[in-house]
Amino acid sequence: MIQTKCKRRGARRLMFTLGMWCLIFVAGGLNAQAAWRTLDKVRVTRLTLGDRQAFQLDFTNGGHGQVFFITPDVVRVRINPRGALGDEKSYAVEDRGTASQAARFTGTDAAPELVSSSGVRVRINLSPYHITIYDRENRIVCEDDGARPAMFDSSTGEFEANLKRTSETETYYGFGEKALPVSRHGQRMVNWNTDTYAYPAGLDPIYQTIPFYIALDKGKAYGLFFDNTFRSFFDTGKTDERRLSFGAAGGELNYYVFTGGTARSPKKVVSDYADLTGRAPAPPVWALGYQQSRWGYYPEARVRKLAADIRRYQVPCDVVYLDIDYMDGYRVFTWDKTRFPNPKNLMSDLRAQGLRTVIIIDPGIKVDPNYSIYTDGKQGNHYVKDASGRELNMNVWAGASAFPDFTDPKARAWFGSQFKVHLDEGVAGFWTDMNEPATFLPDVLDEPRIFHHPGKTFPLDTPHAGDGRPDTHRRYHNVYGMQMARATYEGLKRLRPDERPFVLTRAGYAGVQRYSAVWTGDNVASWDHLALTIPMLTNLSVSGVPLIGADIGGFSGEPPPELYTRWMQAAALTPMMRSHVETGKLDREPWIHGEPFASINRKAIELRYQMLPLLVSLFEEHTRTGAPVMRPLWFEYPQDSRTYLIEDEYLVGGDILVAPVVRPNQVKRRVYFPKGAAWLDWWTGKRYEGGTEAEVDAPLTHLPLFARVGATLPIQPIVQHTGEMKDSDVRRVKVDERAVFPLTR
Ligand code: MIG
Repeated sequence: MIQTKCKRRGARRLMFTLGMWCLIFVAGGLNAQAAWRTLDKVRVTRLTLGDRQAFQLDFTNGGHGQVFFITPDVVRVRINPRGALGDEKSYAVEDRGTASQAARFTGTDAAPELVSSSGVRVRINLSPYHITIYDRENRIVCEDDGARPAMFDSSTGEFEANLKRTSETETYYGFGEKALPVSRHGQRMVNWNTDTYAYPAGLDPIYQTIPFYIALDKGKAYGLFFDNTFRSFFDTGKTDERRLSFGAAGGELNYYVFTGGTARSPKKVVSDYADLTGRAPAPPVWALGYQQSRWGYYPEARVRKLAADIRRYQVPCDVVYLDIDYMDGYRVFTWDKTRFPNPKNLMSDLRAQGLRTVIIIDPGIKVDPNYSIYTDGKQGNHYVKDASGRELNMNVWAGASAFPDFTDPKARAWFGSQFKVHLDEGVAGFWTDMNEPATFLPDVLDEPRIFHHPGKTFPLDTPHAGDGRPDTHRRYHNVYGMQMARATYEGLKRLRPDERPFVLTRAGYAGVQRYSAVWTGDNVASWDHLALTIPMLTNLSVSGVPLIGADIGGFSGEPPPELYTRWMQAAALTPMMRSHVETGKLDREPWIHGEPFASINRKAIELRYQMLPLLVSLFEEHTRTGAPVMRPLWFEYPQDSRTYLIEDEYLVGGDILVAPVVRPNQVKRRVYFPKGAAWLDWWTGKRYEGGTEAEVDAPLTHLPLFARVGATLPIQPIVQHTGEMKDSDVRRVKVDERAVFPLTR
């Protein structure tokens, strides 16, 4: 009896204990953490397909991969941690990028190697699994961290890879558009295109996703492009100072390593990246002139007055922008006929004064049965549908709106064809806004309106066509804006094959430069934001996008006169120069603060027009070599580590050094002159040796500016707009000991 009881009690206890373990086990299984696994055991097969060699990787957990060269200096790694490799589709890569290159197999069974014709070597270490890439001098370019292999989560699709950092002083640049310091070491950055009105410095992410970086350590560079459109991240030593990790919320671990050629130079890295993702076509010359914008230029009479003022104040200018107020109730491809009764007349009169008109275009199309664009798009089945198959309608400026699925080639072609009417009216260029995509939160929302509120874009489960690879917004969110810019660019190209399109986009993905210029969105009228323009623009620039600018004066708020003037000067030689301001604020025109500011601002713009032949030639250079127009100092001087952290100077091409004042009440500033060149003060001809720092005069009237000794600069006399430029007026000035470059009218 007793024994039995005991036995029974024992059995009950055992049952209880087992039950508890089961519970713990189940709970553990539900915990996402528990599903993370490593990519650790690999079988490597040497593949030769025709004359191309590659490694095929088969992981014991079911993952598969390939490693090969796409050029002798660029390695591609593709791994699907959960199964077979998917198709080759990439929105970033121009077709030729995915081809593999002949290479030679070497190494051992435990560490097979592939060597390119230029001597770059990839080694796959089997145990523990990790990849190492060596340059031709046998130095490690980059290496997986064998102690922390790539991880993935089979239930959520998330994964991360870990590289060893070369050193704790390695610096990182690029990453597209980030409101972060010039080197992005020690950061954790996210890529998820977001409408972030009045973003403070440090806010991340903002509008663009370009998952490409350049690492620099003791003069040696490499680049890495992680071609994955899902929400992704880079951790450059923030979580672990010895490690750089990156990953995404889905898709493949698909990346390219740019080894930088023999010199391991940033220039070669960026040019190879441009070969892969495309170069920007040369912009129309007028787009390099000064551009005048504001939110609120209406009605027609006001625009005419603006044009008259521009010429009366003799402020050189080529472009006037019209913001959303020109439309009829925010319906894209329409005009408010009360405000603009005859847009064609207006634009031809502006044109006669040397002014082009650029207008804003939003992706949202007002739901309105009496609006033919809406009904036409609906009939053509061009709009995004929600997960249940109904047309996705979300609120934007026009109220409830439908959205073309820009990942559908038919929708792109349809949208692109809508530009015909505007082109016929005389519109010169298009500014594609709100394409993160951005949507409005409901007025009554019992939640904080945080920058990254998930309700500010499409629901993640929204289906997209994906150019034949249907998937949800999770995969295509980050390319929506770029594909809107593409629809616009390709539409313009079809309609006006002989003209250079001008498109300016707020959101984008790697490769956006093939279609569009980029501006840095809704910045702020503060000194901090002025200072931020240099790290933001130089990094965007080396991320492959040459035609870029920030709203002069800061979109949000009102700059004091001194700030606006300093901003004009700082922006005078950035690739794009545009003043813009939000609605309800003082006009952002160069003469608005009266004298002495008006004359000083004019002088800054005149300087730009004098330099236009140089800017034009740099854009031509970009189309040949992929080199950016605006350059950080380290890009030209990677051997000079004192350039690595410079936040307040930039180069225009290789020959002009700009050192704007970005702090209030300064009449002098310190300038570092990079080693390996000597520099002449643009205004006085005073010579500065490279590798030195000097305090230079910087009165409010002057942009501190220097020219490289030995350079030849194409410059011209001042004109009022690019239509007045004459090739015969261009002077090629040799920068020698005596050169001074006074402004001439
Ligand atoms: O919700 O069109 O960044 O440049 O003036 C704001 C109005 C929409 C945001 C753009 C800004 C533009 C504004 N737009």
